[in-house]
Amino acid sequence: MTSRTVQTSPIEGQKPGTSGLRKKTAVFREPSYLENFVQCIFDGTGGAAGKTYVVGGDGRFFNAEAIGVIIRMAAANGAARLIVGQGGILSTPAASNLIRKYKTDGGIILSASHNPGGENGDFGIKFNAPNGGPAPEKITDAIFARTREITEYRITEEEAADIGRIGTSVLGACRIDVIDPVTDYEALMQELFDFDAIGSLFERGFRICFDAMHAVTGPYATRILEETLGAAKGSVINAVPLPDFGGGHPDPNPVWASELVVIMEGARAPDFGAASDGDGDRNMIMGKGAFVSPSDSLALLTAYAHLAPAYSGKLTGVARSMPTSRAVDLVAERLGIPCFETPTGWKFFGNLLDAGKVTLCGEESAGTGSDHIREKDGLWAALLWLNILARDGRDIVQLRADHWRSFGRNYYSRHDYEEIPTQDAEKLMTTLRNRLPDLPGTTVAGMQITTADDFAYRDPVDDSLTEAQGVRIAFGDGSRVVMRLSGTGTQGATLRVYLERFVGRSGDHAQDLQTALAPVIAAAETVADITKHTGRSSADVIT
Ligand code: G16
Repeated sequence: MTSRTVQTSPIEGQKPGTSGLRKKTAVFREPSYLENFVQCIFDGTGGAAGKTYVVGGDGRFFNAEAIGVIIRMAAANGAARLIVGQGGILSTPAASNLIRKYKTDGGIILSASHNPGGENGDFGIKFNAPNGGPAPEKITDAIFARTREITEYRITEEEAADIGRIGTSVLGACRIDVIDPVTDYEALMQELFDFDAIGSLFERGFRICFDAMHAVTGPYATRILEETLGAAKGSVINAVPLPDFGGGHPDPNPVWASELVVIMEGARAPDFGAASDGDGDRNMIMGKGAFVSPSDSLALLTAYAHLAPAYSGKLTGVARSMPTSRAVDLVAERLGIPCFETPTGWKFFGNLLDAGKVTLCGEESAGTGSDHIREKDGLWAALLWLNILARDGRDIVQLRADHWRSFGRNYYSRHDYEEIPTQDAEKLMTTLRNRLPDLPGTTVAGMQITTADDFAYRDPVDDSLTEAQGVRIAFGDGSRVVMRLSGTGTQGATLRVYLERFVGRSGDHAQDLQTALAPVIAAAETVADITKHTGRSSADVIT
């Protein structure tokens, strides 16, 4: 093997965001862009010499080429072994599992998650630590620091063997194992869930529709749901991963997964619907004609997790990201387990999971997961739901209605204002932040503000402090508005406005969502002058 050292210089803007480095695909294809960042991953984590990494991605455009480069760079940097998904395919949860199962030194995952793919779409890369989770900020900070001082990267002259075929090859002293992407993940799911109960549900004629959105979960869902568990052939739709996700936006919410919504609202709707995103870590859950919000899903899964073998009597605690609704807090309180509130970003759950402080965690942004890995897991969420439905007997809509009667309903919605000029978005947030001390006690749009702050998180495990994680405004009637800027966009800024209103146990749980939230929406507009700052009279995406 011949490796060469290539002179390079720092490239601006390689700071990882909420989940790794995400940019337009064209940016990643610029000379040295990918190579610089990969070298900085190695340099920022103590070098690659003698290490083992998992490498894979969601199959989007440029995935295979990028993996080719990473293999050559890992070999040139002295890595001992790489575990690569066949064809470069690994869902994010499957990669997390492999990192943990084979006790590797981490993994490099190629994905821009739910962002559209293709030549004109988005691309991304992130490093996951040996615990299988997204690198914590001290590691991403070290990687970013390297991007500002890099002078050279190393790469082999030779190409690696074809990653389309399962088997072992070598590139110099580096062993490359190309493995089936599904096998280890399926074995893990089998350990967690009552496959017999789910299988007999299908035998009794229970029908499902799983929308893989032409993204990475297709092969996983087809193998597990159809081939192993016996769901009818064709239950998994859009099952073949495509480099541009079929031109779609692989974000499982009612706007982008509209094909599933139409099926689930149709006259012959299946009993259960689910979708997952580009890299398979997000999920969307539906019953007949009913979308289950991610926040409600987390609350319900927590309430009924004991019906799955892995979680029966084992819930130590639960965590949610700060903007996620407080529905799960009520469940945790009744179960007598702690509920932690963390900043947005799955990486913040890692310490709590590692320390055994929480078993389940979730986010409003369609992420739910548990201590089985250190990423959120879309197909896992669907399987836990199926396990619960198989053991409980009620349908999903009834189960949710009963839950609201027992706990009350947290009406919840997110309004996104996308691609706002960055300085306008920052001005909105700064103006709002400056007003925070004066807000408590005032009334906006008829709503009385009780507290207002900028969320800061002190990690109870390592005592690290993360500040400025989003503005929280609470009102006298228990409603809440949260505002923050997205950390995953690639163009301009996205303002996320999270709206929540609690209606108690005996209240009306059947109101139209946006109507129920109208007073909170009006208060958010007034307190932050959204129209004035963004120039938009309504949100671009409402979920
Ligand atoms: C990532 C993070 C999540 C976060 C989401 C949205 O998800 O892992 O924790 O909730 O981004 O972040 P933001 O509101 O900053 O855009 P994914 O699925 O994109 O990796």
